[in-house]
Amino acid sequence: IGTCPTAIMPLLRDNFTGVLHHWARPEVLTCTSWGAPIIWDGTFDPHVAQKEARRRNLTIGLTVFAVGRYLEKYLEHFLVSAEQHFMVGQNVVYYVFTDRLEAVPYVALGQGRLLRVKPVQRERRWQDVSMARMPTLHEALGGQLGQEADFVFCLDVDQYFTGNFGPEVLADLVAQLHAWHYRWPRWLLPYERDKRSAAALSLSEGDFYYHAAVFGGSVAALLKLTAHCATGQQLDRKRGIEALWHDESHLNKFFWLNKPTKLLSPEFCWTEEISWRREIHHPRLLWAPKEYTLVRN
Ligand code: 2GW
Ligand code: MN
Repeated sequence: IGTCPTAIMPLLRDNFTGVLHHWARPEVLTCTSWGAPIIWDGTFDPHVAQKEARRRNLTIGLTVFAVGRYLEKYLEHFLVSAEQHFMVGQNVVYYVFTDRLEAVPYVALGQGRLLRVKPVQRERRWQDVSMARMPTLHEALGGQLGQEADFVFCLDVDQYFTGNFGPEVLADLVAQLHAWHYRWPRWLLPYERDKRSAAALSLSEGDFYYHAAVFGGSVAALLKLTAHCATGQQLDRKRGIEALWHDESHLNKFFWLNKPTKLLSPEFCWTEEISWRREIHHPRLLWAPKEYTLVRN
């Protein structure tokens, strides 16, 4: 973990984060080698972002899939906590993709916020449930979602918000540093290594390991991302192979080829399974506990 070279610091501002206060967090990496900010608690002013998003009257989409038993297990807490912490004061449209329309819980929504429920098929294998999100998101982004939202965040459902997750996270292409892997050397990262896979990265490739539980960006950027991942998954399937971490492997390949313009520190998607770390000041989203025996069969 290093610090940002002083010479490129002036580059690190965008309309949402304003000037990044790198000096506030000298112990962590606050920019990438290609000049994208990595936002950590204390490096940005949330009011700058809020004002900018209001000025532009933005609508932010939040997509989540709740298929099968994941619906009653996770969806309500996800949505209730999102109402408290996700883009408060902005226009928000939730897209809940599910195979069980009638089971979606009623959640009271704040002003300027609405929820749309979209039917999806239930895949037989859980790996397919996860990977099927890419083509489904692509289609939605090309339709109503893409028309009504300016920026979209695509999240796993097995997590809940615990702190402000506001417009400071917005940018053209946003990636999430994986809580388990952000301190690891690159050659150890769990990328797909089989060269036959569309998701393959060699030992000398890869910048960071990104978590597929959170990604976002503009509609145009996400159309490209979801097309890339859906196509890669399909190519692998035709060859009778499947990437190590499914859609996440393809996402990591995409972000290697198309550098994200903003990275979220692990504070934005943390897990309490990791013991205390001094650099984690303010977790904003926490992984919900998994009960594999209950849901993975
Ligand atoms: C998934 C695994 C085992 C059993 C069920 C499911 C399942 C997932 C399901 O029954 N219903 C469902 O709606 N899902 C959706 O897929 C849901 O939105 C969930 O958050 C998402 C990914 O599955 P999840 O959260 O169990 O996988 P993780 O937490 O191990 O996720 C990482 O790796 C995945 C690929 O293996 C994805 O890339 C995911 O984005 C990563 O966070
Ligand atoms: Mn998950």
